[in-house]
Amino acid sequence: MPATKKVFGIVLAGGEGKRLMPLTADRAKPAVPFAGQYRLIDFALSNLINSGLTQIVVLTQYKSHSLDRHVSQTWRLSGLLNSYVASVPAQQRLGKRWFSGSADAILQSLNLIRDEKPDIVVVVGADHVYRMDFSDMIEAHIASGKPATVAAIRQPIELSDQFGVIDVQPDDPTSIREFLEKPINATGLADAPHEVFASMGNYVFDADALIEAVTSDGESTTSNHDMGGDIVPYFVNRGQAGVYDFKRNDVPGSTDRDRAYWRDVGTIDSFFEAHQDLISTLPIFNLYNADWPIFSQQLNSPPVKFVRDAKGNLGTTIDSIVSLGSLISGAHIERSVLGSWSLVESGARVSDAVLFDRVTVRPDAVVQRAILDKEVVVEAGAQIGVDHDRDRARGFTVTDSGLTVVGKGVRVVP
Ligand code: ADQ
Repeated sequence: MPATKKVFGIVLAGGEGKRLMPLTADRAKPAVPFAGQYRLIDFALSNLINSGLTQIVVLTQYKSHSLDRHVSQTWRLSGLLNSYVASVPAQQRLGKRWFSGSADAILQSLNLIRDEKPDIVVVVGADHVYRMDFSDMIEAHIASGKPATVAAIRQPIELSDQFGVIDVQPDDPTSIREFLEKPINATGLADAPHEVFASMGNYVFDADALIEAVTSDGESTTSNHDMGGDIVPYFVNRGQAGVYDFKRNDVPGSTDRDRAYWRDVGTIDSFFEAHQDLISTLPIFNLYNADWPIFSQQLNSPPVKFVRDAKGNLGTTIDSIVSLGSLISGAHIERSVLGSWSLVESGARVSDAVLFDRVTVRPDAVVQRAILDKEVVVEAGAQIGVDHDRDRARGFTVTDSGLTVVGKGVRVVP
């Protein structure tokens, strides 16, 4: 981190995450559990902390209770040197209205920036899985001399309607010529026609320029008050936006396989695939990189226990992650991620599945290609993910790719 610059971090955590329903029926998207023991927001916060930021606010709004609780219980920095991660709910500081968009969230929270008087503000989203060294991006930002820098990564062109798409100056690839938020028809890159250069929703700003931009946007009655839709174009139109190519990213402990890994987990399918990325023998996202730890809540839970069932039948667990407090008794588990306090009983089969906390799978039940939210109970002999018509008839979500999602606390009977 440049020693002479004071840096302030803002995590935008107020999005609804409609495309992750029913997992976001009851919680904000950044609070959605991931990889057994984490919440999505832990990735953004771990990256900021590992990059050396010590003053970070998390702006929340939508169904923020479990998110607020997680941030306040887990992310307690020492009070020394005025270090903090603070969860800040929408406060209606500019009248009786909630945040209308991500830029409005910053506008309504300007007092936080004015109190700290930083030189630089790092603004990040809260729902991506990745490791990123923001100190390198901040150095590139300062070196560019531009007041705004957008982090970007190449993505398949068919996903361009989900991202801000960046076109760089032909004579200066670090400078943005055009920025289109979620275009329907994007043009591919000259050297890779099937790819676009996509904004990662992570930005570095000179603090005074950010204040100026969100303040002038706040006066607009036509703006959606959105970072990608309005604030980035504000800087691009003035020729003042630079781009940071995530390809440069090289956090300590990364390998050729997982360097510059980044997943937007905005849909059920991408959420599921990101879990699959964790569990192979040579994972493309390595949770076990202790040089750039992903921090989360420390559970006061016993170790995982694998036992034969009462009749002495063996089980198998392979290519899987099983979180603390779990008990697996004579069951078969494959290519799955189990949350804390999972209980899987005799003869049950769990494959290609993601289980949140405290899920119970009773004897001889089958769970395949499925995501089970917290406290789901699959009763003895019941099946999930085997007959999709039946899954739909029972009110479960089934995606086009054939993943079944069961909402929180549901009891599934045969
Ligand atoms: P999206 O993620 O679709 O695209 P948005 O829904 O605004 O944009 O969410 C961005 C972040 O802001 C998320 O972390 C969300 O939780 C948060 N957020 C949204 N509304 C908020 C509000 N009212 N208050 C507080 N926080 C809020 C963005 C960019 C694209 C970029 C993709 C990358 O706009 O240009 O390509 O991220 O995934």
